[in-house]
Amino acid sequence: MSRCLLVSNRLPVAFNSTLNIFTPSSGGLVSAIKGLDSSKVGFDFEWMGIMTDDVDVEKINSLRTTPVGNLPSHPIIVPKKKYDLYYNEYSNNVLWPLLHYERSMVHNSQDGWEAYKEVNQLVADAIVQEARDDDTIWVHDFQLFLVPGLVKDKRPNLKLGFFLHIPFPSSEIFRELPQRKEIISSLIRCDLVGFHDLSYLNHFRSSVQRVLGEIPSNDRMWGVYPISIDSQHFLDLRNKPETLEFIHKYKENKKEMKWILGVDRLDYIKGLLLKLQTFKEFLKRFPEERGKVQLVQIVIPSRTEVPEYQDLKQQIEQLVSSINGQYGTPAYTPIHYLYHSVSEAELSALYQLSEVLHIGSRRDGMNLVSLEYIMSQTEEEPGVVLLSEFTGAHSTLSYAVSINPWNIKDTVIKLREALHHPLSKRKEEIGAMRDFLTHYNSSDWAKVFLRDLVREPVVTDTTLTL
Ligand code: GDG
Repeated sequence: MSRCLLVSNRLPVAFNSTLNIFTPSSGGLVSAIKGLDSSKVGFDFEWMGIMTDDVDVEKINSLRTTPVGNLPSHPIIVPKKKYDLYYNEYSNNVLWPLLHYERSMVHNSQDGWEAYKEVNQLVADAIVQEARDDDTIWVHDFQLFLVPGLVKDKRPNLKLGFFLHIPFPSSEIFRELPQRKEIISSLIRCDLVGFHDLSYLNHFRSSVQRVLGEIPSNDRMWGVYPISIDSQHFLDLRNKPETLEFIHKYKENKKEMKWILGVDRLDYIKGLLLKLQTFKEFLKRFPEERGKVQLVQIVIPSRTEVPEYQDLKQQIEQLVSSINGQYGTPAYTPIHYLYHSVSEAELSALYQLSEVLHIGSRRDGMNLVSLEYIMSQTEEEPGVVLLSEFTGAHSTLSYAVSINPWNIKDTVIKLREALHHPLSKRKEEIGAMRDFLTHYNSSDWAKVFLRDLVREPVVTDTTLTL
């Protein structure tokens, strides 16, 4: 089998200085790639990603000899100060908010951009050095926008694809970016650029047109490849003894209570405040539901050192406590709020026990949580997915209940309907979405993308919709 070098901002491990070991890291990209089945996709994967130089060099070197999550890995060492500027000041403070339509959160930074260029150069140099001529290079996400152009400068014949995990916004937004030309000029040199959703591809195409004044003749290299999950893994998790233990424990307290579940990283794009306001409105509008329905909201700590994220956390916690204060009784807490990660087994138990999953993202590249929830449902008592129309998953999951998270009044009605949705309908809807995900998992996603990358690609909308 030929080798595919996966290249992303980080390796799927983080160094834990207290324990002095590497521990697995989580997040959308890691979740998806972790599930790839090499023999099914037809490539031997190796992973390249950044490690900062504040970690002991010997420790970093040990990663070169010990596979990470079964994949051989190639750490790329970057000075910590440089990394922080590239990652926090440019990737997270400029690109992330702009690409998610959150323009008020954008803080342009020249120093950030300089560091972004330098770090992208270091990553490109590492690829140029490591890659054999017959390797396939698959670069992931917005932190590495400049890598394709920089690699192609030195190795024009290397097969190189790029996948964007987050939205590509309207050209009216993208063209505000001071560095728009450098980014577009790099991406058009890929052999294939993939997006989760057709709308992102269309926005990219019009951005190329606006920024460069023309569409290059080889624009057949862009396509739509919605990501998926390791579907079998989530099916199997349902019956693991550890999962069953959590189910047993929770059922004792839950009794007849209905649960609306939320699982989101702490991020303004996930629409957590809107979701809480919606639940508050729900309790106000339907007093008969008080005492019968709880919102179980897991918030996973993220970018904890950034002031905007600290503010958001405070606002969320204030709202949670004011709703609990207003509608709670000694016997009823409307919102169970958890600010920490949970194990896979606990997550599976929560997916299985919740009557409704509420995804209220303001914008979200795809949203894997909605797919995981579907694969975790039982045949006997499946739930309902309330899904923001501003997620990439919305194009794939046509049996989910579609919501506009800004329309609180309408979402409240849909939430109520979802909680009382007939069992026969739930079985039909979850069943159809589960069939789809069984036949289209993360390995299929990678297989289709890499197949199109290595053969001469044609522009196709490979969005598989029910
Ligand atoms: C980006 C894009 C796109 C979360 N908390 C726990 C936990 N997780 C896992 C979930 C899921 C993943 O992390 C989160 O994935 P999402 O897709 O929802 O979100 P992002 O991290 O923002 O990912 C996104 C994705 O990339 C892939 O392209 O879908 O739109 O923003 O897999 O299960 N897992 C466990 N405990 C937790 O507490 N075990």
